[in-house]
Amino acid sequence: MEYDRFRLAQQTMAYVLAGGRGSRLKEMTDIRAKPAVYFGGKTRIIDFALSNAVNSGIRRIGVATQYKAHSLIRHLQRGWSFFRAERNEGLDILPASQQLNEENWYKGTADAVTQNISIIKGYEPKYILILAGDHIYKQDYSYMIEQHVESGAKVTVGCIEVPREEAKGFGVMAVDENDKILEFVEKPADPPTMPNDPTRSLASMGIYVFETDFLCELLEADARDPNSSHDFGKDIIPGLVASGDAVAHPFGRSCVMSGLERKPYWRDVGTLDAYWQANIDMTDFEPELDIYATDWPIWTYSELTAPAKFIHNEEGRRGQAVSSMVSGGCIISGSSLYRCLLFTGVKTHSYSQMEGVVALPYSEVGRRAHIKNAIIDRGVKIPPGLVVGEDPELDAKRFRRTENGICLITRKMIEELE
Ligand code: ADQ
Ligand code: ADP
Repeated sequence: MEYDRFRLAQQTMAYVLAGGRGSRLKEMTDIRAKPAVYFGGKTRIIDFALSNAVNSGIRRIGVATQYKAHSLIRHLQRGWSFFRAERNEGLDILPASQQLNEENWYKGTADAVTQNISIIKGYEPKYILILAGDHIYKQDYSYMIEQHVESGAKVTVGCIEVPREEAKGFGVMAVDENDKILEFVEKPADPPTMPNDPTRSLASMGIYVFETDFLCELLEADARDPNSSHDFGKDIIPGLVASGDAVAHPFGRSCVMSGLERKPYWRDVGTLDAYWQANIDMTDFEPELDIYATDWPIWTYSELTAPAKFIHNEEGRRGQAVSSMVSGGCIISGSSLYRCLLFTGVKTHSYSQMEGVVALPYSEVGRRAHIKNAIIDRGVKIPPGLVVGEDPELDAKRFRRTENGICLITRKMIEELE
């Protein structure tokens, strides 16, 4: 039977889990949840999952928030309020604190859905698509919903091949030739590998399609189970795999590739190294992720800004940025930038030099500062003459320095410099 994918998407509610801290991003997530972290010059991480949902034809979205949600909620209110209630569209922000007291904040990811079952039922969606607000990728979810309906499975789990050593951080599965999931282990110490490739494993993307009625029954039973941790990856999915009711949807079948992309792109950006790398990769000649494509726009809240400005100073020192991306409102004055990604409103002053720098909105780099391989947090003012990226020991004392030599510089760290 042929299904109308657009119609299926219209009957689906996307439920985005956006409450996780993302603790491996260290001080980046001290003040904001991982989904609210800036990515790619203009957007935040959560914009990718939300844009995928909207571009796939889904018009009913719930976002479950929990940890440090202020920045995320403000972003959603400013950028994601274009839905029309009279067309039965809408985005609901579902903070944990609104439903129960502090001790009863969301326990696991399944609980984050259970707490809002009455709100979900009120919209009567036939299908529910559980998403994580944590990943960078472009996917047309309507193919996954279609597969779910065609196969008759109780759950369809989005999956992607990853290198075996990375698989330890994911749910890992084995599937048969009909995509049926035969085995599922959450965060295994010794991940099973692909049958034809011992270096790679099949990982869960943490995205799931269910029929709403079925999921609600399942979650109500799970809530009564004292032995459950109320988590999709730990409890719900393994249970459905054990009863033979789970099917896998390989990302490659619904991944959206635009002009520049050559292969499917999906990144967890869960560590500072991965975050820095994925941002800096955007400055490549042919980046693996194409954010210029107009066929699959990444919607966001964008401030009104003046155009980026490049100027030489009174002594004729040029302001220049090569192999770099510079957002609106930036002023590059008498400084040299190479392979840098500047978010809105960044200022760099004369004689400063930057290479491999991800500068978040409204940060500023003082005169004669030299910064290499760093992430500068929002609003940080780098003092004149500061050198980062030359003395690993000193950097590690002053900043958060990763094993790969990437430094995260926050406002607090600058205040604490003698
Ligand atoms: P994890 O990476 O451990 O595993 P998890 O911490 O369960 O992910 O968070 C999943 C999503 O839910 C994230 O977007 C997070 O922000 C959010 N979240 C976490 N706790 C929440 C809560 N209490 N309330 C609201 N939102 C919450 C999961 C799966 C693995 C899979 C990976 C893919 O369990 O099987 O491989 O995601 O990244
Ligand atoms: P530097 O330390 O590099 O000399 P300045 O802060 O003195 O940097 O700024 C250099 C130039 O940047 C200014 O002369 C001006 O042309 C431009 N500039 C600074 N602020 C603004 C602004 N708000 N709007 C437009 N241009 C600005």
